[in-house]
Amino acid sequence: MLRDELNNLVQKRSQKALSEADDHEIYGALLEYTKEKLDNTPVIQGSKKLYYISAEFLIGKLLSNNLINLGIYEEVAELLKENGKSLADIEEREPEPSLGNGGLGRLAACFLDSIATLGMSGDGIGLNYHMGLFKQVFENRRQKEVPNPWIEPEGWLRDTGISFEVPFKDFTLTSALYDIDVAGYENGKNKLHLFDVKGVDESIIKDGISFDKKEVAKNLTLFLYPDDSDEAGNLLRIYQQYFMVSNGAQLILKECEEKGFELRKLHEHVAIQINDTHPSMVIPELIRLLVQRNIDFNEAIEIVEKTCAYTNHTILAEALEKWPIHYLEQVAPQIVPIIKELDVRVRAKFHNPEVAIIDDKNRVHMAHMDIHYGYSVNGVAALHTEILKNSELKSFYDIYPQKFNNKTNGITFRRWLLHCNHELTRWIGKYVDGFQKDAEKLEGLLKYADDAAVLDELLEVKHEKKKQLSAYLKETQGLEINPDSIFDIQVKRLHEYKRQQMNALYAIYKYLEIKAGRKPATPITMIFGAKAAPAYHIAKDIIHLILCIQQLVESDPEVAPYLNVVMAENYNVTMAEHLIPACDISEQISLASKEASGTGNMKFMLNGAVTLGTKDGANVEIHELVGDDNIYIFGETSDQVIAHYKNYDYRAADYYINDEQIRELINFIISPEMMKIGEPYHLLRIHAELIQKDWFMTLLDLKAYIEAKERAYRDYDDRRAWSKKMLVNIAKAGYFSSDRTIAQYNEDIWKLK
Ligand code: 26Q
Repeated sequence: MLRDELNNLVQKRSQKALSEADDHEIYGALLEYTKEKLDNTPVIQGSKKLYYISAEFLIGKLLSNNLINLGIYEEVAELLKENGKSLADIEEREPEPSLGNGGLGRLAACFLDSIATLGMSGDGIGLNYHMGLFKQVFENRRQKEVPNPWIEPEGWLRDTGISFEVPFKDFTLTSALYDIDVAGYENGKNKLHLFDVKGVDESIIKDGISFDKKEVAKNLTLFLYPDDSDEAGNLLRIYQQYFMVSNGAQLILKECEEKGFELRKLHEHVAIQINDTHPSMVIPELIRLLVQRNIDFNEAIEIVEKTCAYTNHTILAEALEKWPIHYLEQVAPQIVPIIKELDVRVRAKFHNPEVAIIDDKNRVHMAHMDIHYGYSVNGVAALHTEILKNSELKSFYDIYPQKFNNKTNGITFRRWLLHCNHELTRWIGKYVDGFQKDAEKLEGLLKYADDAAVLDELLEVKHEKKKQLSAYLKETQGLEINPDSIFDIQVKRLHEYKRQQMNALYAIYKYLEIKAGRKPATPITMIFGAKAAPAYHIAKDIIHLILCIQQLVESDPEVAPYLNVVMAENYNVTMAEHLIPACDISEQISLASKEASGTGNMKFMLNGAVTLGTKDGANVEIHELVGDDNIYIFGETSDQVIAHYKNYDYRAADYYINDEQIRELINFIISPEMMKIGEPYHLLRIHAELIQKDWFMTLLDLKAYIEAKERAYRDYDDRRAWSKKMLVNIAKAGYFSSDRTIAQYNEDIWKLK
């Protein structure tokens, strides 16, 4: 059936036989075919529905994921192979929607997959950014941002014909709703609703990613997070947020009205999950719309409070949104009196000014509004939730202990195992059954932890993935890496708290060691991938530093055979799918207390990498699961770090002055050989930053880091012992399936029937 249908479709679309068609033509046919299959997949029904509102959905390419979830991947791959084609090559042709920055956006995408897979009725609501996040290119060893258009005439977006009016202060915008089908694994489907502005105009983009920020009607959905370093950028972010939540709230109410639900009982039929504070204005907006529909103001507040739940993803103060009230007045004045009234009620009940919504500088604390006027507050890993309860949000926890709960993040195994690592999936399948639907079954692998033949096979699988990655990086980026070296990988957004700079200092350490004649037994490949926010200058300096080290090492014939440092350009979901299966050592080295959870750590573990990490976020839970022998943990604890901040007793300069080794590594940044390769201004700036500020305490853990990494590299050479560590990591990864996370959200928060 599938065979004939696909053959006919290719013939009809391109007047060619499948074996004669090119990858573009086959991609087009597969897209049409898959969309038709999705059309015939039933929408998941339920008497209560979840709406997951998020400014980001980092969904990645969809073809393979859909084929897998529809249960036709193998058949399609086989058919193509018979005709001399490769599904992997055809996938390359699909553009990746870049609708997110990092963890938070990718989490939302994993959640949609799990919600549908578990047969729950739940849709995503977000924005259809035409250029998404920027595309990163390297020029003179510096990051440059260019637009990343991803929407094609024929793609996964479907024009629903649905539109709403969104009133702003000086004008009203009309939206256009596009949907993407979200098929569960061997289950029905839900939707991702992406709102766009009618009249968005790509021609206003000028040099790079700059454009006229004042032309809101033309630019609102052009980019994800336009530069927020100036006032116009901040206002644009608020325009985006309000546009998203007003459309979302109107859609939710429309769907309820169509189903004949009484709006007074909204919470019996709807749960709204607010993904970080970016969608928080949904609270006042829903109140406004309910009042417009003749519901009493007090009752509207109560209804909304029983419907909305909030997830916190960060404790970094600078990422907690606080909007000056006059910004909100300029954008959406109709919700300002509502927010003020919510604040008045909070102040009447609680006298602690810390828990007010509007502070004495007239800024609206979005998280505070969510906590007072939502019924659930969750953190994303055990440690993170404890920090929220005991320090960051303590005053709120004292008031509402019953609202606080933890939901440790998870990842979808469909994308992060079944799709990205067919070889490992097949290997696992030889020893355990049913792990595709019940991730905990992976524990069955533990039986083979001492079976030499099984362990050797696992090493074989890893080696194969390393060869594939080497070929991929060569072909797509011209990078040469040696599949027989240790692959040590750090990929994630660039941020000082994630401490890519500490890893870069290790690269300098290893370079100097090799120069001094101390060569590693096995060559080392250090791989970085990271985008920096366009206005985050220090982050961009760190990229420059890494690219300079790359050049230095590469051009030194004494060092190059033993050490290779590469930074892959434009790290995104697709690149992650190639890198993660090939990794030996997973770098998770954030300053303890700063990484809310991390989810890359889980993807690497699932693919048989061993974590080198701090006691931060979900690393703590990984450590508990795999035990001391199967992870490399180093550095100060979150309690110690929090105490340093409290006591102002960390001074980078002390480490620099008192420790010769540290001084040597830091000074190398501005050595003549580095200054010749890089731009002195930027190297000097990062050098000074590390000595004078180092807000995220790189030097605090540097020596412990070097020791732990050296130990891991040594252990790597006992191949069977290392393979056992890999096996234990895979076996224990079941807990981090987003199916488990979603089941817990449902059990404790959403209660969908
Ligand atoms: C806020 C204000 C103004 C402009 C931008 C922002 C902004 C944008 C994006 C703030 C935060 C984000 C993204 C945060 C994020 O990705 N957090 C990550 O969420 C993951 C999923 O829970 C966690 O695993 C990571 O630890 C956390 O860093």
